[in-house]
Amino acid sequence: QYRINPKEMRNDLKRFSLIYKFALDEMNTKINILKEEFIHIHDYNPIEHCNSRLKSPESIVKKMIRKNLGLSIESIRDNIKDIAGIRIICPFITDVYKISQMIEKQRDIELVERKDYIKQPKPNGYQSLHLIIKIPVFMSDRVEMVFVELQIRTIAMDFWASLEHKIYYKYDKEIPERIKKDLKDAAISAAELDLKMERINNEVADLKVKDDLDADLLPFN
Ligand code: 0O2
Repeated sequence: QYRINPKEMRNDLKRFSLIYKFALDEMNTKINILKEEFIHIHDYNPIEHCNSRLKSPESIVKKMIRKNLGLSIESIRDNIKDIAGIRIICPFITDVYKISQMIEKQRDIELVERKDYIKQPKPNGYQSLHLIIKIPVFMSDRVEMVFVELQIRTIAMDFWASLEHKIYYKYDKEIPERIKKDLKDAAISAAELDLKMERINNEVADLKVKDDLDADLLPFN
């Protein structure tokens, strides 16, 4: 008769979560390389900051129950694609797409899904670019392709999303329509601010190019 061995099960679970930690380590290294190289070549940092997190076992179980799925390691591995999550915050919208392109182009990364909530914001106003990718994690006896969720967004988008999350967190009943509309208006203001800051940045960049050209054309004394 087959019996579950608790020690073996604990080891399996430990190994299971370790794989996601390794996937995060790998992705964080990739992102740091992109950032440092970009600064070296362009003298410009397209990443303000970057956070990563492992989904807690409680959140994983809640999500499995919400999705009506069986609670086995195989089912969790196949269905929960954001156990390893990374959030990359960029100064401008163009940086968001630059970073996502650089990541999507990497040969060992498999793009599984791309949700562009910047081009098509969620009904509540939420904006962000989400990539679900798979990356290979090289273990001692095998290679595992592991899901990682990347959320790439601007400082303004992150400001709105973080506060919206906090506001909802404190209130577990249905939010009145008036407040929902206020939150959506705030998201629209954040998006307008993003466009304005990007326009200002482009204008200053043009001025710099013009100054450099003028300096090059200065006659020798
Ligand atoms: P946490 O704590 O951040 O992990 P899924 O539920 O993932 O199978 P879905 O809903 O299509 O499928 O995923 P989506 O739209 O890509 O969103 C997943 C994550 O994006 C959420 O994770 C949030 O982090 C973020 N997100 C999505 N919509 C909103 C929003 O309206 N407001 C805020 N503040 N964040 C949002 P989790 O698992 O909900 O939470």
